[in-house]
Amino acid sequence: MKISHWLRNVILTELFIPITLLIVGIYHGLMQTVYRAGLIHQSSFAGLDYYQGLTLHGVINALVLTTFFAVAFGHATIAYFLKVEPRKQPTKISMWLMIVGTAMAAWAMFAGKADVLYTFYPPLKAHPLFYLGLAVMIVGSWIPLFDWVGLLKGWRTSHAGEKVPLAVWGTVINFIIWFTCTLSVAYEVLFMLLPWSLGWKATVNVALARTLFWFFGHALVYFWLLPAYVMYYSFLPKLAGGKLYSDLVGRITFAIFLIFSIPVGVHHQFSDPSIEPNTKLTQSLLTFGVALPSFLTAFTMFATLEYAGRKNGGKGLFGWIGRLPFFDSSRYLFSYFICGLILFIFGGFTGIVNASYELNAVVHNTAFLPGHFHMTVAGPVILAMLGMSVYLVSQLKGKKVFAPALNTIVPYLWMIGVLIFSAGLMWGGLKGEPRRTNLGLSYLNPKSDLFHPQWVPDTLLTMCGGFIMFLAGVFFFIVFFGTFFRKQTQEADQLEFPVSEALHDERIIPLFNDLRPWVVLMVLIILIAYIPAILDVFRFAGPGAPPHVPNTPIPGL
Ligand code: HAS
Repeated sequence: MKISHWLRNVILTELFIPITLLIVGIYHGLMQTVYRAGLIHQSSFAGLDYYQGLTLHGVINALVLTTFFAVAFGHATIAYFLKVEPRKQPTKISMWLMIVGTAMAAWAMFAGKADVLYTFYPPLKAHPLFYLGLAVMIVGSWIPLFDWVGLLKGWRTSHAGEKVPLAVWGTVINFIIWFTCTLSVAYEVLFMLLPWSLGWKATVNVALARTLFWFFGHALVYFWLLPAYVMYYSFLPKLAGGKLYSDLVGRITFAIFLIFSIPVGVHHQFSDPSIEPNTKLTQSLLTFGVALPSFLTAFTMFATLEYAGRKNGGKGLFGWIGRLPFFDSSRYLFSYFICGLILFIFGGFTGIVNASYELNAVVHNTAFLPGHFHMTVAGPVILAMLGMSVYLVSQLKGKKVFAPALNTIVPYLWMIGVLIFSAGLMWGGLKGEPRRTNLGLSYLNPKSDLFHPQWVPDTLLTMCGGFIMFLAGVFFFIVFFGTFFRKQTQEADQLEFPVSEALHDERIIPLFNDLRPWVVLMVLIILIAYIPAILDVFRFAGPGAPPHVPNTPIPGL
């Protein structure tokens, strides 16, 4: 289908800006591994401080890229499946707010005035523009939800008795999760951190700020994941040469994410003394609830791929695997998706380790954690985003993909890199290696009294993985920018998706065609899980904390 030129420009801008910033994000990822392997024994390199680089890495990769992409892909999904375009004015206002917000936060980070990492936990303190910029970017990303819900209402009236397209069901659910969870972080930023950073308040309630952050923070990871799930359920089966095993399972999956994504944030605070053990146990159990839709997805994707492999001529117990189009450059999205799924097997299981209350004490704040989350956010999430960005650019600009063979191997190279990188981090984590630490200054510096020789092999392994990931990143940029800037050969402003049919296209179940009951259930479960957590935080929070900068352990300087 053809879309308006203005909408195409909005989508392309929302892809081009974060992917350009990703160059900085990926560079700082590599530098992390170099510092941590002890190749650099300094607190800064090339004029950028270690924590400044780590903040740029986390904020660009995990907050900016993901939010811009989710909005851009959301516009494309809504326009394509509902056959009606988002309204021009709110769409453009949303885009500009996100751009201006990002520019404000980027200035603070590049100026070295916001070395607070992507979680911006107080008492680490950033420049007010960092907080304001993030708030403005988030508000910008809220606007499309209200527009899309209006469009969906209109579609339901004109398509009475039809199922809401699965991709739209998933996209709208994702943005309801996003809107709800960001309310807490908006409160934290606007009413706690900003006045404190402006000097209007002397101290900040750290326990409350952390709890408000994690109300947002874990739902955030599903906001990253759900666009990838939309692609797996809606496009992967067709790309594999088959059909989606069950349409209903897809709907159930997204609905469970809606009710369980938010009331689990305390599993990031198992070691916080300000929250009671009972509250932690409740949210630990709810965390197993939020793993359920991914188990459903794993079984559905295996069944879907097996069906496709057999349809492609595969025989025997495992013969179907070899019949999947792993290296077909005309179906390169398959390569991006399958590598993400393979990584998620490991990312998911390490998540279950983290969620298990006692085991968490072994891995919390160790290198095991970045090991886990690079197999999730740098696995299915980023691979789906990168693959789909090339796909959208090629269609909307009417250009053939640049270097198609290279494009097909990027995800495999990336996957190998992540597997090596995460294995190194998890190995180190199990030996007590801390996360978020410039190991090269002391623990990985043979001249230091604190030198830990037992961490040498795992940090070197991590660095090897980091180099492979970096190389895959460079190849990706060649493909992306090569496609973006090459000569146009086809009609532009086109939008087509490889939409899959369902093998089991179950009859309409009203509960899985209407979001309202699920939203009510979501609110109820959040109240049950979070009222005790907030009460705990007010009862047990210590005195307010003065500001603190990362390179001095003395608060208030
Ligand atoms: Fe997590 C910490 C628990 C999923 C990201 N997580 C993090 C952090 C990040 C993150 C960024 O309970 C660090 C935050 C920080 O800075 O402190 N996580 C979980 C659990 C899940 C989970 C239970 N995490 C994710 C996803 C993320 C993400 C998704 C990003 C997108 N995580 C935790 C906990 C912590 C944590 C604790 C805090 C720890 C601490 O102490 O600080 C679950 O949702 C995972 C369920 C997933 C599965 C896997 C299903 C597998 C599939 C693949 C199938 C493969 C196929 C391929 C079909 C059960 C779907 C077949 C291949 C062929 C060739 C045929």
